[in-house]
Amino acid sequence: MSASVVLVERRGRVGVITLNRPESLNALDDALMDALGDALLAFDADDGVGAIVITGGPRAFAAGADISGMVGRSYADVERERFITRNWETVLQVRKPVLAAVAGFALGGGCELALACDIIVAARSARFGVPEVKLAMLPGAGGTQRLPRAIGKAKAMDLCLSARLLDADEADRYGLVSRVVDDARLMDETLALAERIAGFSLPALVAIKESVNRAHETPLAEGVRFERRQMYARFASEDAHEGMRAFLERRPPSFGHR
Ligand code: CO8
Repeated sequence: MSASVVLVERRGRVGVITLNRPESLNALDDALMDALGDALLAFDADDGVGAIVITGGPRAFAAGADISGMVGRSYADVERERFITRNWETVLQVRKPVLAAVAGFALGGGCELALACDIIVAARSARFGVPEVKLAMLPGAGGTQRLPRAIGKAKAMDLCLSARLLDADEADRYGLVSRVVDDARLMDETLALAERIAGFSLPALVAIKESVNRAHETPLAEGVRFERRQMYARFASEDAHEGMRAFLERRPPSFGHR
């Protein structure tokens, strides 16, 4: 594994992971996905980290799966290797909030990676799409499932079947991204948001993330029951009592993340 295909740094309570294969527009190969997965799990296990940012470069967040690595693989190869399943979905195991800071192309697997994050901050240069149909492939890293849930069936079908790309404003209108910012402000704005989030009680963040994700994964009544249990469980948390006391005492809370 090349050590530099992802760059990893800590900024206060925020872990930052930069995809770093600029020569191929951050095309996602096994080495990169393994390194990304390792970095994500390390930050998730680090008590000093409250939120994680994944970003790419100015031209591309990631232009999709590395086509040069896919072209020679057979059905038997991808089945045996558990291609995609094996190391592409580590981001979904992360309990802490994960933000994608996207400039340039987020295509195919790159778009699907962004969709697997909790919040997408898009620079004005961002272009989102799932153009796999042009290769006679399909958006096979969650795209056909997460895109309709994110933007509805009509828009998702259009993008999947026509390979059309969305610019940042369209992505914002469609509800695909959380915020659009100027390219020059992308990292500052995303880091400020991540730092704000990471300053809240980590167990509360984990409970909120898990509950919001339930909205996509269960029927409403089941999701509401899950949410109610999570809300009751907050009363077992030191931070929740501290947060409520601090409000009543008109002082900032001091969270121990417990
Ligand atoms: N894979 C490999 N190399 C890539 C990729 C990629 N996905 N994207 C770009 N590159 C390389 C180019 O080959 C080029 O390399 P070189 O300089 O050595 O020729 C370099 O990056 C720069 O790219 P371009 O010269 O093409 O730059 P342009 O600005 O002209 O175009 C585009 C940029 C529009 C992003 C163009 O590069 C492009 O269309 N890329 C491919 C986008 C794509 O099709 N993505 C989907 C890939 S498939 C996928 O993600 C499937 C996920 C799930 C699979 C499930 C399988 C079971």
